[in-house]
Amino acid sequence: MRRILVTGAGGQIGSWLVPRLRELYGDDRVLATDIRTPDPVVAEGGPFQVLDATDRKGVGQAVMRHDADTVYHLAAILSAVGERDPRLAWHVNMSSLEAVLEVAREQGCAVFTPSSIGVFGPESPKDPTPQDTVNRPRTIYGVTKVAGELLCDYYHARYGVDTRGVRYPGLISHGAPPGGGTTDWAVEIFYAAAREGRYTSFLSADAQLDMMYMPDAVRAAIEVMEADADALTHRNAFNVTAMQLSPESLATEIRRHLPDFVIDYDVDPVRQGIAESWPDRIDDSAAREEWGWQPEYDAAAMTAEMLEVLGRG
Ligand code: NAD
Ligand code: AKB
Repeated sequence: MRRILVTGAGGQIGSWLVPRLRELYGDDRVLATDIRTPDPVVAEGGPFQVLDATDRKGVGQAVMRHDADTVYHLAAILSAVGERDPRLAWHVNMSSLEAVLEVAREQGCAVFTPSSIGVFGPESPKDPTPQDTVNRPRTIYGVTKVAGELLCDYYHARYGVDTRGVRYPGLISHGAPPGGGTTDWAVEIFYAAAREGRYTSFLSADAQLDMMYMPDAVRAAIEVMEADADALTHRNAFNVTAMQLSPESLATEIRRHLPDFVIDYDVDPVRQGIAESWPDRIDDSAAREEWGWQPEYDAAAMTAEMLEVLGRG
């Protein structure tokens, strides 16, 4: 039975992943950590500690005191915030990963690190984007994600650390808000639809990207960590997806429930540029073949559940 430490536990993914890990492995076996105190669901449902994931000594002490054998490393700066402050993105994303990997090497931990569709760039084939293809992103976020995948591969090959990860698409959830990414519109649109019946999108009507509903994303993280190691070839960089959405196509889906919903557009050139450099549709057949990845939610099921939870189902 694993003993787990989660970094960046108060964010969009952690606020869903931590309760699920506690359900599976036991409340006391999952230490949630973040640089800030998060919502009670994470901070009060089991042990919580304020921890800067870039502080290698602090990470090492926390892993040792909790006797952790597994780290889910979620602390990071996302794409849009990264473009506003590239040095911060490099510092947080790379220093925290290096700290976690060094501690894992010293103390024998397995490590899950999420990568992203942000590893792809304008030279990558867009539809479908293969598992193994050219990765030359133009965002600092993408640069840190490519470097992160390679560093995780290196720690596995050189030191035998059990590193694993998936390239998440945009994640849609209720609860903790997204942390400043290019795909945040796909969460904002539901809150705006439920509260005001209208939404102004910062991406253009036809900006299609891969997306996934959070329960599938949480399951992907746990399933890849529990997969038979001998079956894994790609380890730290599995493409995973569940659906492809543009603002226009998601608005159409929302109108099946809220026929008067209105969407208009005020395109932000920075985030639009990032979205245009990312895939329209990634090929996740390696994840399906190597560890049985299979999403449960499509756009219709995700939309129905989001609106129901937000009181407009
Ligand atoms: P988020 O921004 O919602 O949460 C990140 C958390 O990290 C925040 O709670 C923040 O307080 C914390 N944090 C920031 N700096 C820290 C530090 N120095 N030490 C400790 N904690 C720190 O992000 P998320 O959406 O939960 O993403 C988690 C991981 O998943 C990231 O690696 C991200 O790149 C990746 N990912 C997310 C998505 C998505 O759509 N949410 C998609 C692809 C990949
Ligand atoms: C972002 O938009 O930065 C994230 C991601 C897809 O990595 N949601």
